[in-house]
Amino acid sequence: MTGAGFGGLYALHKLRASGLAVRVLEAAPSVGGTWWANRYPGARVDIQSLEYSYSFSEPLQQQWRWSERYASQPELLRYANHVADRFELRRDIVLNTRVSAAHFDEAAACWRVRSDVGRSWRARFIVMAIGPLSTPNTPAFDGLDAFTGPVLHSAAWPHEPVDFGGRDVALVGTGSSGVQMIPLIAEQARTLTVFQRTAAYAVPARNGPLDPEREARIKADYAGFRARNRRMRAGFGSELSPHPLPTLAVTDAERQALFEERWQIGGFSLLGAFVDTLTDLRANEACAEFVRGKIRAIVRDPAVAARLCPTHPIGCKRLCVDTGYYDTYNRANVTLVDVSRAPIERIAPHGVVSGGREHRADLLVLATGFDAFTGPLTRIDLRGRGGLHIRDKWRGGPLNYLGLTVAGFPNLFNLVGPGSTSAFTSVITAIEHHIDWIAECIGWLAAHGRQTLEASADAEAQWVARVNQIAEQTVYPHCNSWYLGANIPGKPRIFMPLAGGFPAYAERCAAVARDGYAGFVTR
Ligand code: N01
Repeated sequence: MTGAGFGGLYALHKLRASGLAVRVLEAAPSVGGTWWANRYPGARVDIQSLEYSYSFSEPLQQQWRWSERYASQPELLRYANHVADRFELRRDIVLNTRVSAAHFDEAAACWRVRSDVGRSWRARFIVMAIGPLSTPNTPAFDGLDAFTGPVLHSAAWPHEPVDFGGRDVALVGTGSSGVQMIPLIAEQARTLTVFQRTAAYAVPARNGPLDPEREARIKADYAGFRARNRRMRAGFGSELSPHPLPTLAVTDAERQALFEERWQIGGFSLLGAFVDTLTDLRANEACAEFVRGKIRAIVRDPAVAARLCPTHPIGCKRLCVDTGYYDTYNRANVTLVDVSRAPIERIAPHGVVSGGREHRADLLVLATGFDAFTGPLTRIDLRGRGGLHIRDKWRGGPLNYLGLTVAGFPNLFNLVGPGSTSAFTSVITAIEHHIDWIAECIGWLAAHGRQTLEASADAEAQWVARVNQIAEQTVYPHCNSWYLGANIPGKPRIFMPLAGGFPAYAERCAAVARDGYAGFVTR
C-alpha cells in the first residue's frame, strides 16, 4: 500500500483486521498525508471536524475531542498520529520510502514494487492511497529560478516557521490554499501583492471553539449522525435541509433570507440552501450574485471589489471557506493584481512582472494547487498487463471503473481517485467506504478461489461515459477547475470526479459486489 494519510491508515487497520499481511510505504517522514504536507499559515479543514473524522471506531469518535469547529492542520496531524498509535499501525508503516515503480508480474499474478532507494516488495494487492491532491503544481514561470528570495509552495511548506515580518510578499493563486493564508500573511508582511487569475467565491467558516452542547448532542448518537450523513449527496451536512422548492420558485425576499441565514451559519451550507444550485445555471446565478453582493459590501474600494467578484458559476470550482478573506483587501499593505487577461510575464530576481510592470517582492508564495487525480499515479513507473504504463493508459484522461480500479491493472485499487465521488464527498467518508468495499472484494476473491480481479474494458468505458454524462447535467463544466484538469497546461479536459452523489455511488458499488463483481473479470 502506498501512502500513510487518512486513507492509508484506515486501509492498514481494516485490511490487517481482515487477516492480510499489509505493508504501507510512505514517502514522508511522518504519517498524515495531506496534513503533513500542507502546513501553510491558516491551513485547516473546510468540513466540520465532527464530520471530517473517522467513524469506524465508536471509542475513537467518542473519545477524541476537537478543539475547534474546523480543525487546524496541527490538530489534524495530531489526530492522524493518535490513530496510528491507538491502532498500533506504525509497525507496518515504512516511512521515508517513496514508491518509484510498481509492475504487474503476469506469470506470478502479483505486483513488484520498488522504492526510490532500490528496496523492493512483492504484493498480491496494491492500494494506492496517495491522495488526489498530492502532486503540487508549480507553473513554469520564466525566471522562477533566478528569484533571489525564498519560493514557497502551499503544498510543500517548510517545517520551520516562516517569518513574513518586514517582507514584501508576492502570492500567486486564490484557491482554497491562497484564500486561507492571505489574511494571515497580510497581518505580518510589510506588503502583500496577490496575483489573481480567477476570482474565488469564499464563504465565512465562522470557525471558533467547538460548541460543547453540539458535540454532546452528536456524540449521544454518533452512529446515527454518521448514517444520516452517508445519505447526503456530499456525505456530510445532514443537520440542514434544503428548501423544498427550487431557487427561482420562491420570492426574492424568501430566497435572500435563506441565503443570509446560510451565510451566517457559514461553510458549505450556502450551497445546500436549494437543491438546484449546482444543476441549474439560473438558480446558481442567484446564489452567486448573493455572494458578489457580500463582496461589494465588505470591500471598500469598488474597483477592487469588482475584481474580486467571480463571474463563473458558484461551486463550479470548489467553494473556499475563509476567515476574513475579502476584508483583507481593505488593508493598506495589500494589493490585488488581476492576471486574468495578461498572465504573469515572468519572475524577476526581485519581483513579479505582470502587465509590463514589476511588483517588488522578496518572498514568493505559490498557492497554485495540484496536478489533481492523475498526477500522483502518472509520476510513478506504474505498469499493468503487457507493461502498459498508466501514463499511456491515461493519455486521453483517467479511465477507470467505479473510480476504484483500472482495466489492465489487476488487483490495484485507487482510493478517492477519478470516477469516484471523492472530491464532492467529505473525504474520510469516501475513504472508509472505498476501503470497506476493497476489504469485502478481497474477501470474496479468497472465498471464491480467485487470484485476480480486473475491470473489463467495457465496464470501464461505460463508467467514464457515465461520469461525464452526469457532469453535463451540472454547472461543473462551465469553468476551468482542477476537476476538469483545466489548471494544468496540456492536460486533457475531462471531467474526473463523479458528481452523482455519494449515496447513489455507494449503492452502485454495493450492487456490483452483490452481483458477484459485475463488470470485472476474475481469474
Ligand atoms: O489549488 P487551486 P488550492 N498563474 O487549484 C492559480 C483542497 N484544499 O491548493 O483558478 C496564475 O484551487 C489558480 O488560478 P485559476 C480543496 O479541495 C482544501 O488552493 O486556475 N495563477 C488558482 O487561483 C481545493 O479545491 C483546503 O485561474 C495560477 C490557484 O492558483 C484543492 O485542495 C485548503 C497559475 C490554485 O487554486 C486545491 O486548492 C486547501 C498561473 N500560472 C486546499 N496556476 C481546505 O480548506 C495556477 N494559478 C480543507
